[in-house]
Amino acid sequence: MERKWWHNKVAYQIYPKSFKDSNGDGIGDIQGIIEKLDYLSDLGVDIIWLSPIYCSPLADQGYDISDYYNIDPRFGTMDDLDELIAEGKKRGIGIVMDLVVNHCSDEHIWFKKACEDPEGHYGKFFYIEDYKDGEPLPCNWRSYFGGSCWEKLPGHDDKIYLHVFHKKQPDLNWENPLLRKEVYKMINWWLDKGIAGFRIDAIINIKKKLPFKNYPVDRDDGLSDIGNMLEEATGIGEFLTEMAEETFRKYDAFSVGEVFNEKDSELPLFIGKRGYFSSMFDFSTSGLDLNDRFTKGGITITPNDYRDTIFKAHKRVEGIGYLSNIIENHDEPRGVSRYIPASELSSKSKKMLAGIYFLLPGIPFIYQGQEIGMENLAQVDSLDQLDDCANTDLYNTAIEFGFTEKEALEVLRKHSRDNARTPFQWTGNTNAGFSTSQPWLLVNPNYKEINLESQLSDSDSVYSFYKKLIALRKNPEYEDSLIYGSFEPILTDVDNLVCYYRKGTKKIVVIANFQNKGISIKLDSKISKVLLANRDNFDYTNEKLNLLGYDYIVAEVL
Ligand code: TEU
Ligand code: CA
Repeated sequence: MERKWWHNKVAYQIYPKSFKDSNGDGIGDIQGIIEKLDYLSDLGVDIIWLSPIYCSPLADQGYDISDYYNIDPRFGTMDDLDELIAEGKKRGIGIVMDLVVNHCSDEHIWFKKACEDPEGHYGKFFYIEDYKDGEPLPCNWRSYFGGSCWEKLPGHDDKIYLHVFHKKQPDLNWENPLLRKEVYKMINWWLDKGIAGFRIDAIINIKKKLPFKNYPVDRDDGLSDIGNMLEEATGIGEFLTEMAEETFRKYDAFSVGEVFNEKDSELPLFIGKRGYFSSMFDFSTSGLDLNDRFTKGGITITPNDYRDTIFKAHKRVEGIGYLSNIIENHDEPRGVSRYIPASELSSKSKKMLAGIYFLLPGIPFIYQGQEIGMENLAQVDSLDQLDDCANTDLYNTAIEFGFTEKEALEVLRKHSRDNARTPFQWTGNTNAGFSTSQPWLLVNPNYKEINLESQLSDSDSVYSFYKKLIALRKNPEYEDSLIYGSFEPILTDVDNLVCYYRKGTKKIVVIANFQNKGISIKLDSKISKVLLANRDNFDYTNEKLNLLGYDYIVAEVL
């Protein structure tokens, strides 16, 4: 596989609004990120992905952009961003921006002009259809945030526009080459500023199956999941190839796609040698409890499910390309709360989960706060406590499926995206050291127990373990095995054991006992040296290895 500059890098996702507030307005900002660059550099971060900081009404927390060429004053100025890019470069850290081009904000000038003249140049940047009250809509697709994907065009009772997300996020019409040209111009403008690349938002939605038509109704609202349409939409490759040719490839930029439901046959097109993107996220496990919000008994992701799913996902791309590996992001609950039983959450089990995903083939992404073991909220008493635009539909869907109000609040507690958006817990002091004033979103009440300050100088903390894990993965002695080596799952018939080899010039074994119970295993190779473990005194001299609950060991084998 052709070697690229990003292959041996460690990436870190910052959700700027919740990372660090430097000016005491309760909102995280760019200067707050600059304040923490030394912390990130010391941790071993090479790439920082910033969730959107462009001008936005924040209807979807910045994923609704009203000016692609300017920074929202809440986050700072373009000078601040230029400073962040420059200060990052001094530390060998590249800044990756979020590319949100399936839609813009309804406050973007293009949409305002489209409302003035729906048939005109800018009207054609969107999907605007004629409409008569009482007549059926062009299609019954459900927005990702619930309700119809059609909304009245402001100022026109006889026109409607498409939005597969929030009504304040009108879809851009990628069938229009003039729109695409504007998008590529903007991408290159940012790449010329010296950013290292982009994370590409919701990109599978840019190709719709046209003409508009209905799909089978799948809920009481008479609508159909947008995925039913996407299944039939073909031809996205023309857009993505054109975009890659016109932009990323000209700059050797890192691009990572937020891609769902791609078919096996498409993998080389997406992340292969001449793929649309450098990488795409492995979302395979985040689908394991997707229906949990509709199942009153709840869905427990078992260690076997988790293991078999990630192993399958990585085998699937072997020899094709690189996945970007996560346990959480700004759209998901905290990984440790999702994959580890609440009663078994501990510093040790959190380290084990980190170790499993971190040494898989591909690029590891750490989401802010994951490195200190931040967890989901323990209690959600009302919708008002939270913020995310997706929460209402999440709650209403649970009620529609017969949940009580209390049960529906528990669905929110388990699945709301706000779990990942509570402020970073820097210290055990007021507002967890995030801000000197009331933060925009509640601080997780467990901040006195879980915060960076209490872990920084504790060599046994989750933070210190991440630091060792990162150092191991970046150790040149193991690059050939951990970055470019083969991936060989082993002992997959042993319940709750996650075990795999990474083989290059050195042979490395990763062993994780994903349960409270101790077990004994035998490897077909002898351990010669333990490289990292989440407990001391692991005896590897016997042929039989005795593992304690949630043991994690990385070792060289002969
Ligand atoms: O998410 C795209 C997306 O489809 C899924 O993440 C999911 O459907 C969404 O989180 C709704 O629950 C991206 C961004 O990551 C997300 O934050 C934005 O809300 C969305 O696109 C629209 O830009
Ligand atoms: Ca601020």
